[in-house]
Amino acid sequence: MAFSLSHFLALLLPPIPLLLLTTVKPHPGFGWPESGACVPGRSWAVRLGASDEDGRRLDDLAEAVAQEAGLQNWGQIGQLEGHYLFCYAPHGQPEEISAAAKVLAAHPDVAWHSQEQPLRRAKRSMEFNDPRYPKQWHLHNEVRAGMDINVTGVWERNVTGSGVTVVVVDDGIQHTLQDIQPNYSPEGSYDLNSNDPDPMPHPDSRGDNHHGTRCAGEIAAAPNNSFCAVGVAYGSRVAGIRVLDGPLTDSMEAVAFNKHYQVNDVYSCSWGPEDDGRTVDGPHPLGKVALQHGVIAGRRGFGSIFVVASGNGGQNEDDCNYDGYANSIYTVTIGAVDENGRKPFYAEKCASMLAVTFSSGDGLLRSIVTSDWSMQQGTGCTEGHTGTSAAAPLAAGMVALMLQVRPCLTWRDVQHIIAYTATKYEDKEADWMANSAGFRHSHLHGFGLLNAWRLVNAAKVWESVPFLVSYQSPVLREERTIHAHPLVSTVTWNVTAADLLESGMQTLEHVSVAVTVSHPRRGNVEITLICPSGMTSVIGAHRSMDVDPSGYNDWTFSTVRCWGERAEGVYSLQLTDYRQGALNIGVLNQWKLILYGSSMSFDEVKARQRVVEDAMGGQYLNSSFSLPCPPGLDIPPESFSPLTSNILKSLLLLGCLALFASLYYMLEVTLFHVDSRGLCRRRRGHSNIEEGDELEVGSMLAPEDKEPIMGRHSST
Ligand SMILES: [Ca+2]
Ligand SMILES: [Ca+2]
Ligand SMILES: [Ca+2]
Ligand SMILES: [Ca+2]
Repeated sequence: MAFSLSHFLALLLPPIPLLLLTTVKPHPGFGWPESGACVPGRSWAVRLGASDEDGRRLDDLAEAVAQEAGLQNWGQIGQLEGHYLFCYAPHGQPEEISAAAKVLAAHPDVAWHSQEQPLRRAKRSMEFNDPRYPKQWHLHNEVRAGMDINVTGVWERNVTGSGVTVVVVDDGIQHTLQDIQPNYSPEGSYDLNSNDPDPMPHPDSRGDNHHGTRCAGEIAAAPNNSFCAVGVAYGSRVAGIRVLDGPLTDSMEAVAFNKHYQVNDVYSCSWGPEDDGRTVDGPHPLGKVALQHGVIAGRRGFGSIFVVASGNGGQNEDDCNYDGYANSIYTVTIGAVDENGRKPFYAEKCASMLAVTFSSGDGLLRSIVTSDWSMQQGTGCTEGHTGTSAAAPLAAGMVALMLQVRPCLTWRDVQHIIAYTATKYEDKEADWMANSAGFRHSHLHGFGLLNAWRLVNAAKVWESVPFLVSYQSPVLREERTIHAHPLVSTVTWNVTAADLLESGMQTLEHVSVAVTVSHPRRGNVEITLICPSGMTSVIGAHRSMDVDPSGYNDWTFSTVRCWGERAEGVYSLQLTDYRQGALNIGVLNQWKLILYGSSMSFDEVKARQRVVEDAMGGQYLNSSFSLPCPPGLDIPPESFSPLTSNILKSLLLLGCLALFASLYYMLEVTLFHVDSRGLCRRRRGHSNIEEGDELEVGSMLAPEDKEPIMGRHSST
């Protein structure tokens, strides 16, 4: 006789019925679950000592046995043949219950029975004693399904950011706070406002230096300390760089971007130029160089991850492509959506937006619950963290989760994985557009919502992309009048296969266009880039409040919307002038096209998409599977600090080109099994990144105003 399922199960008993308690089928005729009707202590799992082959239907036998014991038969337990759940009536007395047990014990057809008791099973990591955790909807949204970052399953698998350090570049962090202290990293911290190692915020008359502490709590607030909240990456360490509490200069910014860059893995920057709808500004020369140096030499050469907020100028028609931090290819540009997944009034849109995550919304929609400082009126906890300021640290925390499972992800791998995994959803306003590589992007939402589960599972199986290559067109002098809307002025540039041969570029990442436009009211101009596939990007949005008469002087606009597409083909730039009256004549003086990408073929892009989707079941996260990681470069922990800013400037100006060239060369050789086609050859139209415009060091420093990015209706 074959070894039947029931024999096999009998060997495993008694644990199985207990484990499967929750899979009991509802018994027809009994309401299920009737409150109090069949609860532990009143229920028995029973295995009958007969089988269907004995000539009696097991269901009938079970019914008879249950009646003899004075119990109700609730039917077969799950898929376990011969196993039934019996229950005592809702209001039975203890002595009646024990009598039933005696009947079962003595019954000849009962092979085994067990009175069920509640099992002590904690929902792993899901239950915290932190009093505000239940209100952290962005982590677990019970009201609006799917409107959270989908992180709890990652935590259950012990992915909490362990081994990763995130630094909050802001107005300081109160690291003595209960929720911050356990994960605080003094090694990654610094105070550039007071020039000391301690980034403790200074209370000021406006009481608003709580910003960095709130961001730090979102990332790494300690769990299960009966205090406030839980961070996205509560196993990570969090550092603070205090830089926003005072005048900020280009050199301070440059120091901040590379501070302790072998300790700090992720830089969370919730600030930027003014969001007034008429500013065009970004990192100045040293800041630019520092960003580039960070991605080349930070994290032992894998590259610092710079996460920046897209800005809060939505109500001013601001667009993050006028923000050079967002626009930079070196940054992960993160926008905000509200609890409904809609763009809140303050959020900005742009073609270089990589993805969005949650923050505050209009009206009654909830804000972000996080740690707060306890200085001044602070309680150490807030339910009112708002704006794209609150979104960027959530993204930084999610990157920390990715880096735990795959520490050798490069700065570009992180951007790729976001593009491959961000989730789309129904939103009439979003205007999702699919590019020819199958990536869907919205100027409002980037590639979609960051999803921690998808990010981490993709990270686990992600092999580093080939090294970065770029292509630059010559400067294209046009001197062409810009037509009035709805007419457009179009200029084109054809990138041929021969143009791409030396760099080996096949598919695109960022596409940038440096534009010089003369216009007496530049906000009237709208600039659209069309990639060879036909994918359109509004790289320069029309901004009615920008009345600046100086036009754009070689401003670099970027888009991520052509990600993964073939690089070869004709690129078009279309300009139109939303002028009132006939007098505002604008001119496109010149432009230059810059493509960034790699030798990854179009087919490889599609293959990676499949690999990523195949990993979404969590099977690689569950197993001991791991891809090999190269060790990284041995880079001195701090190549700039503690130099003075003057020495820093000189060093950067004089030495950076050589330094970067050598570092990047090393990086390519060491990490990416260099393909010699892309190296050491320079000619018009072809370059690796160290030669690009990004390194042009032009006008010198001016103190800049950098505003923390917060919602207008911030509670404090
Ligand atoms: Ca200090
Ligand atoms: Ca806590
Ligand atoms: Ca802005
Ligand atoms: Ca960016």
